[in-house]
Amino acid sequence: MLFGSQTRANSLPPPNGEVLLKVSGRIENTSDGEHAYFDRAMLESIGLWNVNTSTPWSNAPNRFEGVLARDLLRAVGAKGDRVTAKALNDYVIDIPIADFLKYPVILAIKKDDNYLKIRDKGPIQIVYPRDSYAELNSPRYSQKWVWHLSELIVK
Ligand SMILES: Nc1nc2c(c(=O)[nH]1)N[C@H]1C(S)=C(S)[C@@H](COP(=O)(O)O)O[C@H]1N2
Ligand SMILES: [Mo]
Repeated sequence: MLFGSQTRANSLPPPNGEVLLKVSGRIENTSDGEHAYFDRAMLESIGLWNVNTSTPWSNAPNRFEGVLARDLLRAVGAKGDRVTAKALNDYVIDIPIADFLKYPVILAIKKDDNYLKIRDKGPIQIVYPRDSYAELNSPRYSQKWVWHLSELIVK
């Protein structure tokens, strides 16, 4: 069990705003017994983290701000060893949860102080701190920088 403290199903508060992220699969804490829904305020209430990094699309560093993936998984009581990440444009990729435990990977909602819009690869983008860990600057990781992230399924 990766996020060991949860032992029973718990309810998350219902989202008031537009749902930006849906989480399902092997999770203990849900909004409706099956899925955990997050609006922007709920994501921000988990706590925000900054990552300053270049990206697969830009050598100039940007300051991304978002929820640590490991904190989000702890908030839903995730039990698995990987997540299937899905995007609004139907992009799908599996990501090992080990990545999130080893590195401060974030689900970014802001870039350089502005909320990410769909036209900026938002509203949520997975960002790896590749300027801080040389091994992350590789195509193997670039494919896990999911933009337009909309759904995580814990497996
Ligand atoms: N939503 C979404 N995210 C995505 C992709 C995509 O097609 N859709 N492509 C991935 C891949 S394979 C890479 S290498 C990086 C960079 O993609 P690009 O080179 O097509 O811009 O984004 C990743 N994130
Ligand atoms: Mo790619």
